[in-house]
Parts: sequence; C-alpha cells; structure tokens
Amino acid sequence: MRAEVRADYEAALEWVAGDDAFAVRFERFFTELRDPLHTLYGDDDRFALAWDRLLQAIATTAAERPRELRMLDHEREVTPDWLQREQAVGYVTYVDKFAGTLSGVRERLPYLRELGVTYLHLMPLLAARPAPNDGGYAVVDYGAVEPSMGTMDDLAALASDLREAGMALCVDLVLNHVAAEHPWARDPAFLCTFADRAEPDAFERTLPDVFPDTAPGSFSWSEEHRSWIWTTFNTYQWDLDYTNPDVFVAMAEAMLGLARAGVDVLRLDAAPFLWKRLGTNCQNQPEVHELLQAFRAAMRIAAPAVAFKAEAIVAPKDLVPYLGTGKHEGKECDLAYHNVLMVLLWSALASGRVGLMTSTLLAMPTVPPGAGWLTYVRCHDDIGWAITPEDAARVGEDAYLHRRFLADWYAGEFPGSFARGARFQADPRTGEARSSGTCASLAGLESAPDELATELAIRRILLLYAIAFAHGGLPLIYMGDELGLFNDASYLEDPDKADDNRWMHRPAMDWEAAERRHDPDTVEGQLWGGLRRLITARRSTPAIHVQGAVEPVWTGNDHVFGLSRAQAGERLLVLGNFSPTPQPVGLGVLQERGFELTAAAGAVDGRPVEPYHDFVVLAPYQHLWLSG
Ligand code: OTU
Repeated sequence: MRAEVRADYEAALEWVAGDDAFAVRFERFFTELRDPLHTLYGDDDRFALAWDRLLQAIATTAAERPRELRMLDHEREVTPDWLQREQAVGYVTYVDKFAGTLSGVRERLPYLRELGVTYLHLMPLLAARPAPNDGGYAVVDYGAVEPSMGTMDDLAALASDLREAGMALCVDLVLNHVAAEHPWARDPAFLCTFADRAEPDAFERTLPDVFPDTAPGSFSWSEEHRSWIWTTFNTYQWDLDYTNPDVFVAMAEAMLGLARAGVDVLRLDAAPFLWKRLGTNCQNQPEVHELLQAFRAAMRIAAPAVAFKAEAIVAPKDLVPYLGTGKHEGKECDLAYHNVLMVLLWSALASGRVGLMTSTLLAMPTVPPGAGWLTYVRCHDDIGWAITPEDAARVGEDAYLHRRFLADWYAGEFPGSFARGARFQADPRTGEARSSGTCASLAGLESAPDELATELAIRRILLLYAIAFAHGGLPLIYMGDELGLFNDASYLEDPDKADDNRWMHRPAMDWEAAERRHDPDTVEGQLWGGLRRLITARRSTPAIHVQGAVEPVWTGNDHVFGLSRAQAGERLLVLGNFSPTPQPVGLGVLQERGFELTAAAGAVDGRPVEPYHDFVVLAPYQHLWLSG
C-alpha cells in the first residue's frame, strides 16, 4: 500500500479489521476522495477534524454492512452496468399515495413484479417539516423516516424484500438544503447567511428564480439569525454552505446511513445548486463536481453497491459533466435524468413534427463510458420548456414562440389541443410558462370525447414510452401512467398545496382502476398491456444497452421519428409516427441500414404492419421496432 494511504488507513483499519475488500477499495479510491476535498477545504482549519470524522463514518459503514449487502457490493463491482441493461425498468411513486406506508409498499410488490419493474424510486420519505414541505424536500432528520410512513427498520425491511424480488431501491437525498427546522439550521456556519442585503442583491443580479410565483428571490430574512439566509427554493428550504467541510461530512454521514439501511441508489436532489459564485447563476460550478466526486469516492469505499443518480435539470453541456467528464470521468454519478429527451417528446407530440427532436438529439453529447441516462416521460415536477435558440434555429424555428406554443398547447389553450394541463410559474411579462399535468391528461385521454379520441390518446402515451424505452438508459414509469390516471384537483382544497399545481400530477394510486388492467377492453388494460409489450420487447433487445450507439435517424417524413441503436453486433431501429394521420416511410430508409419489415415490428405496438409498395405506412401514433 502506498505510504500516503497507509497513514490514513491505519486509523480506518481499526474499525474494519481484516476486511481485505475494504483495504483494496480504500487504496483504490483514496486519492479520488482526498484530492477534491483538499482542493475545496485544504486551507480550512476545520478540515483535519472533519476528515477524521469522515474516515470513521466510512469505515463503520463498511464494518457494519451485513453479509447480504457485502455480497451485493462484490456483485456490482463485477457488474458495473447493472442499471444499464435491457432488463432494467424503473417505477416512481410516493409511498403514501401508492400504499400509505413502507409496509404497505411491501404488500404491493407483486403488482410491481407483475409489471416487470426492477428499480423502485420512492419519492422523499425522510422525516420532513410539517406541511408545507415541498412534497418532502424539506428534511428535518436524515436519519429517520417520515413517521407517518414508518421507521428506518421498515425501510431496511422493504429494501430487503425488494432485493429478494430483484428490484433496486432508489431514495431521494436532498443535498442542497434542509428544512428551516432542521437542527443543522440552528448553526449559522451550516448556512449561507448575510447581515444585510448588499451581497444578496449582488447575487440576485445573475440568479434566476426557480419559483418566481410562489417564492420569488433566493434569500429570506431570518429573525433567529438576524440575517438573510440563502433559500434557492421555498423560504422554508435553507441552502447548506458547502464551503464548510463539516457540512460535507454531515451530508456524507446521511448518505452512508441510507446505505446501511440497504438503499441501492441515491437521487441527488438539486445537485447543480451546491456551490455559489458571485456573477454566475450559481449552478453547475466546478466545485459541485469536486463535491460529487468526493461523495462518490466515500460511498465506493464504504458501500460500492450504492449508485448515484444526478437530478440536474440543466442544458446538455452542463448536464453531461454530472456523469463524470474530464478529470472526473468515471468518478461521479452513474445516472442522470435525460430532461432534454422528455421535453422533446412532448414538443414533438404537440407539433406533430419530429425535426426539432431529431436535430437536437443528434447534437447531444454522448454519455461518458460507464454512465447512463434515466429516460422518462413524466415525473412529479413540472415540464420546463428548455428549448434553446440554437436548437430551434437548426430547424428554422423560433425558440421563444415554440416555448409559448408548448405552454399554451399543454394548458389546453391552443386551438385543436388535446391536452388538459396547466401553466406552472407563468411569467406574465413574457407569456412563458412551464407545464403541469399527468401524462394521460397531457396526452389527451382526459379530454377524449369518444372512443376514437381515447384510442389516439392511448397510442400517444405508448408512443412516448416506446421512445423512452428504446432510447438507451434506465426507463422510468411514473406511477399512474400505466393506468392512465388523470389530473387530481384535490390539492386545491389543501391550503398547504393549493398554490403549487405540480400536485395535480401527483394523484393517489387508483387500485380499483388497477383491477381492470387485465381486461383488454378497458383503457387500463390497453395501457398496461402496451407497457408490458414494451418491457418484453426491451428485455429481448440487447441493443438497448446504454453503452450502445444512439443515433436519431432522418426518416424523410417530418412526422416520423427514427432512432437507431447498436451494441455489440445487435441492432435496433425504432420508428414512431407523431401525427394523428397515417404516415409513410420509404422502405429504403430501412434497407440502407440493413433492416427488414417483419410482423414482430408491429407486435410491440399491438397492430399489424405490412409494406405498401415501397413504403411502410405507420398508423396514427404507431411505433415499430425492427431488429437487425
Ligand atoms: C427538485 O427540483 C425537486 O424535483 C423538486 O420537486 C423540488 O421542489 C426541488 O428540487 C427542491 O428540493 O427546480 O422545478 O436542476 O431543476 O432540483 C424543480 C435541478 C427544480 C432543479 C431541481 C428542482
């Protein structure tokens, strides 16, 4: 062992006597852990003590890891692509809305198993302040579960049941802020505080507002601290000061605690915001990547089975670095949300045209080796119409007008719109807004006046999911989409929720609707059946693997999206008609890539397909999967 490592290792070894695997990991990741922390805190007097505490937390976590989890550590070390394979399918839900409590979720596992889920993301479940708490994103205790949902022991029991059922557990970790009531928030050294408005005003000159309607500005006055406190999100969510090494260690301890409970994946909430710099938008600063590398290295030494998922809803050039680029390659997050794909899917559906999606995806940077996307259609947040002037210009469109069109369309306020959503955080000065609404309501199921319209809406939902499933990445099903659940207006009756219409797309699970999932004559049966077909198709398509090539294809028809995938000699071509009318694609598009039209291509969509002269004609919103 290198001498520099040995000095620190001697201390750590006391807690992990005789664990060879730990020794190997400690040496392997030592520099990855120490270097970023030295860069950030090397000159800080508090660092020496903080470093000792960190090593102790890492070593005790490793030492206390039960055999079952140590086996998993080994298994994932030799199978680093465990989240990126064709078998992987995720499901996202709130504990309370799905099954009341964590034990309730355990009882519902057969439902998820039947669907084919291998990854379960449970929305914030750690102890939060009383409402309003932003759906749990205002934590008061990182070491406890929200009492109404259960206990840490219940979480460990659920994690263990999930493991047995072949499902990984993902849990939110709110890194950027704590609830104003959190004990850490009593210590001004843990917060970004300002005696007067001079600095906040200077920062606000370049800071965008996340919630301009309901929480304008990024600072809130605290009587307790007689200071302005940095509050990027709501006034009760207090940003942590990551220039303090004790903050880093406190959060690392929280992470390690979740690893001890058997959590497999941590969703790092609001990762871009961790480091502030005057004159910038205070997102994606280089120090954020130093922090993430250090967190990752700490976890790899203590519990290498645990993966990191970045929640960074930022532009592609800022996003890919969360997957580890440059000096951080292979050292940051395993997964990141593909927000761009999600936005483009809804954009293509509204316009009925795929040019913007094709050209924007063609310009996307590729994921670094070892990392992968999370592909999704809806989540618990609003859809922010992140279409840049450069993206729009490539296809001769105006970004501002297109964003306005999308906000209007999904609010159901554009002529011919099938959507029943709502504007979120609308800006009256520009007419721009983000959009809220469930997948089903946005896709036209709620507004459908007759059987034909219902059928089209079902096809739209399955088309979006088909692209998310084929793109490459871990696809997520947002709870309720498999049954077509509509917007839920009940949040309006709750004064703690009424001003945040994101609650409209967080309905309670409808178990009665779920009962109908096996009846193909029902909406639920068709959506469930369609998703099941997609999961089956994905499973039998090795070209789906994240590390394979992803190439959007110009099909010669502006209404039909093409996506080609290739991995280790296996190939896949997916075609999707984003328009409500039948659309032809020349067979040459297939042939020149070595694909042939087979009946199996239609089977995924549930509708037969045959060539017509030199064309394949896709039915309205039909999608085809061709393997080659
Ligand atoms: C996240 O979202 C969560 O997903 C939200 O539900 C929370 O309200 C929020 O953090 C605060 O905890 O701005 O509009 O780049 O886009 O962190 C939602 C990341 C958000 C941000 C994201 C944030």
